[in-house]
Amino acid sequence: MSFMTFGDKSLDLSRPHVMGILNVTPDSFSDGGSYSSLDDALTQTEKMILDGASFIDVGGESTRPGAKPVTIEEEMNRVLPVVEAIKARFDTIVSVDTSTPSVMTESARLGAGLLNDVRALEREGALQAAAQTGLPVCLMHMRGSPSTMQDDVSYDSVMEEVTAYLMARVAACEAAGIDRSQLILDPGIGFGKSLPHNLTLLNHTAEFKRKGFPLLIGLSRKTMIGDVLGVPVDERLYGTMGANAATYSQGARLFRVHDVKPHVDMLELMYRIEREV
Ligand code: 9MG
Repeated sequence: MSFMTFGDKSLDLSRPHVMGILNVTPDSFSDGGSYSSLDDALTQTEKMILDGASFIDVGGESTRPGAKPVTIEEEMNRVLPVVEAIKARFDTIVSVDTSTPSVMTESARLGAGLLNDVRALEREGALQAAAQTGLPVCLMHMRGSPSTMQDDVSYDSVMEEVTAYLMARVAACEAAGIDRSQLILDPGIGFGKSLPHNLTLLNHTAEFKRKGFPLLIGLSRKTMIGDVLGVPVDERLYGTMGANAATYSQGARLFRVHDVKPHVDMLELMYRIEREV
């Protein structure tokens, strides 16, 4: 067993865990605007917890391709009341999808248990803010920013470049005082990558796993699923599950998804088959 502590809860990361997506943005990728009121956000949170989510990932800045940046004040206004309300009502781990140092600091104060940063703590002050919270951090690879990331999608070797980037961010975290035992890695499916790049990263998940960190995969309903299957966003569940299953088999244990219950059931079966118990 290998435990990691997320605020007031510890999880065994030899088991699979599902992170339910709670976008509190008016323009999110595939569920845009659904949870922009506090009541809606709490209703969706309760459903995801009952369905078996270990984490609720609250994000106030859309990361879909071409998304416009949000001001710090707007992000704080979107995220913090939701973090506070979830922690007041539910016994769950709140993950905060943010790159903004003040959102990290305030979310931690309100009880968040994980910082999920698609910019891998590259924003000015983020390393220091994250270190001060003492919380685990998910470091994700992205080429460029959400508004530009699909402009340049060429790599000599996507595996080597993504791995080198993530290892460099691990080193930066350690230099800032964040212990490597607090880090989770994520190859950033769909973030500045073409379909072949995404497929290569998914097919080589085991190589990331050999670096010795827990792995988080986020590909729920993404364009790459639609590109492979030729289906719209609301018909990507089966493709999402197949791709997530492929990475579970290679050692990924954390899955950021919209559809919690199908993934909890699928991953429980995969885990039990692997253990034969
Ligand atoms: C916020 N967000 C959107 N997609 C994501 C992904 O693939 N990984 C992580 N860690 N966060 C994501």
